[in-house]
Amino acid sequence: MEALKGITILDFTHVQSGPTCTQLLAWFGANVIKIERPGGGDITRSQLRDLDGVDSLYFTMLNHNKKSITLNVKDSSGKQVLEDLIKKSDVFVENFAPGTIERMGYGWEEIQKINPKIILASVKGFGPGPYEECKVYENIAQCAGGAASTTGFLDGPPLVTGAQIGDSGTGLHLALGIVTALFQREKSGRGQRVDVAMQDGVVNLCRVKLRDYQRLKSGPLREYSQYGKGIPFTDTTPRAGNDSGGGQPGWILKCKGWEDDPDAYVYFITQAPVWGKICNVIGKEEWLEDSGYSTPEARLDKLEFIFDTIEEWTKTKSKHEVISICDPLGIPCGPILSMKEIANDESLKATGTIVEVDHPIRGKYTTVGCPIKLSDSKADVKRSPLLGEHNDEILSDILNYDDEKINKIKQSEAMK
Ligand code: CAO
Repeated sequence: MEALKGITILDFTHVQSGPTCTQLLAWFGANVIKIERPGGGDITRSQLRDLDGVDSLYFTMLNHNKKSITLNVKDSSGKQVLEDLIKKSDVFVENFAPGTIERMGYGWEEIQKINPKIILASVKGFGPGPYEECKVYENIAQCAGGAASTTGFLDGPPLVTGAQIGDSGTGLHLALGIVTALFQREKSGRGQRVDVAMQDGVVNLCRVKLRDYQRLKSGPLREYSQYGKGIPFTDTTPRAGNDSGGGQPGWILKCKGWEDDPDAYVYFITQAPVWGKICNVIGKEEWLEDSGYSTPEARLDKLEFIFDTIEEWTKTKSKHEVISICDPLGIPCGPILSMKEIANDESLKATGTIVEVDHPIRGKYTTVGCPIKLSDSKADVKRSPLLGEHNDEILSDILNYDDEKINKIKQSEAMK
């Protein structure tokens, strides 16, 4: 049985942060009803389209396993349908701009009056404070959450990362908040608000960078390669290039073919317990006896030279050869994989992390399945809904409206 079977989620989310959250809940078996504006629906249906007139991959890849109902909630019949749905639901999720849900008439005070057991879950860009009224997209969250100032190379500008830590990261945080609130409701019998600000989500993911900011008070960060180069630290966490964020130094190293293949690289970690094996494998046995290299402490001011030397060895092997030599020796390293390699990775396909889905208009496409594996609740990925595909089903089966009422609503402005 699916873990969240029987839980109904009103999904009033759009773009990426909210939809990633509700998609996860749908994969775990919740009945997720996506409410979309009549006409175009979620704006991502038509953004970054690769095929004319077909729901974009942007939309399809974020809205699996959901049902879609079109509803103009500014129309009186639309409001009535929404309120009836609120009465039948466990969770109401939204990620509108600040103040929007209140202007619609469905802020926390109002929604509780309709259903005291409901959980209202919201994503906003910022929490209370000077920026609370701001609209926010992914990269703004990455910048305001501290990620961009600590990403990139020391001599370059701040950088955003391809991992959608602002949107999908916040969606993950929100999903955990919702499931926790559902769990607490079992005991309290009450709903509650779940708020996640995208800035907060990114700050949480940048925890180790705040750690480093505080460590600077005690002196330079000696595991940063900047230290070995003699470049002074300022009073805040610097951009660390490809330095590892932890206690075991690491860097990205070129492999055979790097001149033509932008992804012919490995991430290589000089983990202290396997230092001897690293020296042996790259043919630098003399480092084992050399007091300038034999301890992790002694190596800290030479990291750039050490990685340059290891790279002379990795450049003679393909990235997969490096892994197949280092992995049995317990040397932690991993390949830089392109999206093409990920899409075609047989092991990711075997675990359902990469799946192929069939869409009635688009045809077959590749997507990311559920990355969280529950042994008792298998997440089968089902295609995203067409706009308003479940209008009739939701009005009749969930709201138990009779045919006359359904026809009246469909003829009103509520669904047009
Ligand atoms: N029926 C009637 N009206 C609807 C509707 C429906 N079904 N769905 C949406 N609308 C209306 C809203 O009521 C709002 O109208 P008003 O401004 O008149 O109240 C309008 O559509 C626009 O909604 P919005 O303010 O959320 O959208 P936007 O394009 O102005 O902003 C975004 C988009 C993402 C910047 C903003 O929603 C936001 O900041 N959200 C919170 C943070 C977030 O989740 N960001 C991540 C997005 S993914 O990168």
